[in-house]
This record gives sequence, structure tokens and C-alpha cells, in this order.
Amino acid sequence: MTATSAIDHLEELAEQFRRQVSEVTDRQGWEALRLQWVGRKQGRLRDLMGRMKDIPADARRTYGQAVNRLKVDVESGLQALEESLATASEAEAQSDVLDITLPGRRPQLGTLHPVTQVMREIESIFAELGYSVAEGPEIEDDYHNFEALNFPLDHPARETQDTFFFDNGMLLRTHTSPVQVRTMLERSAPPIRVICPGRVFRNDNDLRHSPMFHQVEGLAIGEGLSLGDLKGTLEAFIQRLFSADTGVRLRPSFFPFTEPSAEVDITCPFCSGNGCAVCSNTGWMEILGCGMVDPRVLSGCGIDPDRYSGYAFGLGIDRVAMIRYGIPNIRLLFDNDERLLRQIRV
Ligand code: 2U9
Repeated sequence: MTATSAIDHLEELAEQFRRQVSEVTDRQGWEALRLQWVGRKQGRLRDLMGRMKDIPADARRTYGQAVNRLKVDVESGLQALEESLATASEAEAQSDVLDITLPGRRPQLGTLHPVTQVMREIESIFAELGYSVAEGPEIEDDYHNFEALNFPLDHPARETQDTFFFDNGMLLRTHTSPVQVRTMLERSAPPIRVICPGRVFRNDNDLRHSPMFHQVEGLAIGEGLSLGDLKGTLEAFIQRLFSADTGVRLRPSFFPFTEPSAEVDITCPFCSGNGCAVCSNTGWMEILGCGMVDPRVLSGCGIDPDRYSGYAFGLGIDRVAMIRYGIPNIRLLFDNDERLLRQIRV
């Protein structure tokens, strides 16, 4: 072997060592590599030093220096590999430690929004009373939102201060009543018993009003339905939603779509009707609107008012959620602030 080819061979060996280092994954592999290269008896470096006598005298110095460089590279490579294996095994050992005295980690659970919780509860109460759920579009036309419900052309709700209109005359529904209109128009005949939950929109924004809020409206149509049936249904509903001893009273009111119409108060759930700051010491709280469906609305929706009668009601779900959870400002419901959402779990 010439001196030049012996030195080239050393470079190949250095490359081979680097490859082997990259393949070692554990302490045993490291030990085998160490023996192969720097072992006292059969180590490759010892063997390379032994070949010095075969190198021509004038090249021995260069060859010796090249073997030394390889030796330094191999030794430092082995040392670095040993350290990195030690660090990795320490990390692995630590990750494997199971301290059974540590308290368990409770997984973070999401929750339904308070409005959704109340909405589901209302749906399930009415399901028990024989009502099904109907839904409809949030973008409506004037006919389904106003005309079919007997709103006069000059009614203030038809003004842009109260209703969001699109340029093409369509609008964001101001109540879920158009869903009942659609239900009556679609069904061939009564009996009808539906509740219509959903988002509604009004051009209103203050501490108690949000431009988007949630309503549930209900409608029952059949033969011989009376104001007594309406009151009984609402009492059953309210006493399930609040408590069995909640008092209910109807006060005369006016809506274009019902006649007679009434506002419904319940005894204040905070003071059981004795008077407190929440109910301004009256003992009562307004919660619902209701009435017997106006015969003009029935006939406009294809139902014979001489044969059938019906009642309807509506309530704001957000308001119920605010009363139930003591939330003072409607905007808190829609800010998605986790501090509020975390407190309200069922
Ligand atoms: C049809 C016929 C009648 C739905 C009704 C109310 C009374 C009512 C308000 C409660 C609080 C709206 O969210 S709120 O501001 N609603 O007072 N709603 S009767 O009457 C209907 C609906 C559809 C075809």
C-alpha cells in the first residue's frame, strides 16, 4: 500500500465511523462501536498504528498525523454519542415515572351555552306536552314576517329603526312567528302543536336588548281550543321550567296576531313572590306574551276559523337564562367570556 492510498483509506474509515455513529440507538451499540474502534486488543486504531512500519519512511510522519486526527475524531465522536444517549435515557426514565400519589388531572370539558341549555330544556318540556319542534329561515319576506300576522302597513315594527332590511326588500325575521305561518300553510289540516325556537333580530342595542336574541314561540290549533287551555298549558310549562309552586297570572295586552292577547307574569323566583330588589318589590316578573290566534290570521293561513281555534305564545330564551343564572347584562351572554361560561354547567 502506498502512503497516499493509506491516507485515502483513513478518510474512508472516518466516513464509515460517522455512519456507524448515526446508527447507534442504545448503550450496547455504543459499547460495540467503542470496542471496534478503540478496543485495546482488536481496535481498528491500534491496527492502523501497527501499520506504520509498512509506510515508506519519508511519509510516516504525515501518515502518523492522519491516524492521530482520526483517533481524536473517533474518541470525541464516541464521547458525544455517549452523552447524548445518557440524556435521552434520562428523559425517557423521567417520562416513565408514575407517581401514584399525585392528584388526578381533571380533563377540561366543554359545556353547552346557557342559552342552548335553556332552549333544550324548554324543548323537552313541550315535547312531553305533545309539541314538536319546527324551524324556518332567518331571512324572511314581508309576507311571512308581517302581512300574514296582521301587522298594519304603518306598524312601527315595519320601520328600519326596528327591523333589519336587505336592499331587495327581504328582512331578518323579527320573531319566529313566520315559522308558524309556514307550518299552517304547509299542513293540510289541524291539529297542530308546534314550538319554534330560534334566533331573531331587531334593531335594538342596550343593556337589556341585543340586536340578535333567541325566542321560543308556540302554536296550538284544534277544535274547541280556549283561553283556559292556553293558561293550563302555560302553567304546566312554567311550573316545570321554574318550580311547582310558581304562581302565574295573565294581564290583558295587545298583539296584532292574537285576540284576546295577554302578558304573563310569574311569581318572582328569587323571593317566591314576597318582593325583592330583582322584582322591584312587586313579587311578579313578566316572562311571556300569549293570546288566541286572531281569526284573520287563521284564515289567511288556510285554516277555517269557524271550525278551528288556536292559541299562541312567545318568550325570550335569553331572558329566561338571565333570570335563571342571575346574569345582569344580556351582552354577557354573547361575549363568549370563558369566566361566565365556566360557571354555568348543568
Ligand atoms: C302565529 C300566530 C300567533 C306568537 C306570540 C307573543 C305573544 C309574544 C314576545 C315575548 C317576548 C316576543 O321575545 S319577545 O319579545 N312574544 O308576546 N308571541 S303571541 O303569536 C303567534 C305567532 C304566530 C301564526
